[in-house]
Amino acid sequence: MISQMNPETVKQLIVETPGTSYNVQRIKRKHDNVLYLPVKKAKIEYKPQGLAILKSNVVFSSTPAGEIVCPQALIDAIKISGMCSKEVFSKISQNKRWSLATNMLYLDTFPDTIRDLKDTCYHEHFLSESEQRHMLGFCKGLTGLKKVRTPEPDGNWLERDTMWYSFVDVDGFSTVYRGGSCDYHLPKEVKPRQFKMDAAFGDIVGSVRPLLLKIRNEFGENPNHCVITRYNRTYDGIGHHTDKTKDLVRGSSIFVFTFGAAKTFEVVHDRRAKLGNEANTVLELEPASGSLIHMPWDMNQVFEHGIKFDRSKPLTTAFKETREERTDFHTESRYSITFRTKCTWYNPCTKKSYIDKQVQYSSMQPGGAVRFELTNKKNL
Ligand SMILES: O=C(O)CCC(=O)C(=O)O
Repeated sequence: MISQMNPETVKQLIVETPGTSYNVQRIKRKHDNVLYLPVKKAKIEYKPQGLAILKSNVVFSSTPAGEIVCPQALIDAIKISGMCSKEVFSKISQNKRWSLATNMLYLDTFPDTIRDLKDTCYHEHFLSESEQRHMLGFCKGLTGLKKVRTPEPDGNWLERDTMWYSFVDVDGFSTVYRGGSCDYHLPKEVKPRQFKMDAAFGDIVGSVRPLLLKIRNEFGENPNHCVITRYNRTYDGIGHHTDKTKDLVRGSSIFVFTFGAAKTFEVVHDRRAKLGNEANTVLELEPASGSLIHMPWDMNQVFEHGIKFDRSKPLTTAFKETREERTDFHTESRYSITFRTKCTWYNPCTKKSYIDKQVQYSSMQPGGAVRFELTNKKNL
């Protein structure tokens, strides 16, 4: 269902005072390419996305090529190493995804990242007991998750049940989730077949608002997209991956709440490093019900994550023929509610796309991040 939010709902959504916000101040230096440095400000700098932004008459344009959002020390290390933009990003230069070389340089620059990761990203008691219970009840009541699964167009089965909720603004633009596995470029115009949405964020915002308020207060971010997933079979899970960066506000975080049963959340090294199984693991967590995993921008660049499959699925024809009727693989459900801040908006009626130029400065490192435009020459 693609619905436009009514003005009342929009009004209720308006968030007056993000706890922390950042302003970017133009600072030109003589000998390097630092164009912007973030300055922490108490003042509110932007309205929540989609509410006051008029998109219809704005010409489509993308985010700058060669721009990186990362801790300053990584930029310094890039300069010392003499890497150019092509080497910093993966394969194609029109890309927000970092290369393996950048990820290795990151871990050299911040050698305590892995040791500190659990403390940095895992918030076990992020919600109170009553909030946790309330949200679990909400998840259990979501009829949209009770699906008969069917194979994906490529013949593979996604072993989990998922609902995609896009924020829909007053102009009819929705935040964009694109299917497909390999798309990390700069945001581009959305093709109608790419746009994936089950329901409007507005349908659930009343229920998830306490989570959004807590995110805003603790991390200063205002997510505008939500994915709710149920894992209710022993063979359910999600393979190791990084979230596609293309449609994310650069520098923004991914917020994963857990409700219900425990499943293992794995963080592993970048697969391009081709490490063996043993060396690959960075962190394994069994997120508690009511907990939050906060994945800042650099965590999603440097590492991959996934939900462990507790057992593999039988390969027999008998299983394939009966799999959706049988309950012998069913187990207590784990639900996750994942919030993201999308920069790409799409109007399915007019087929127009819009890119929000907002930047966030999230990082695994305590000093946060800055924004820097790399050139294709050595960035000395
Ligand atoms: O369900 C989770 O905890 C993780 C979900 C996830 O990795 C994803 O949606 O990309």
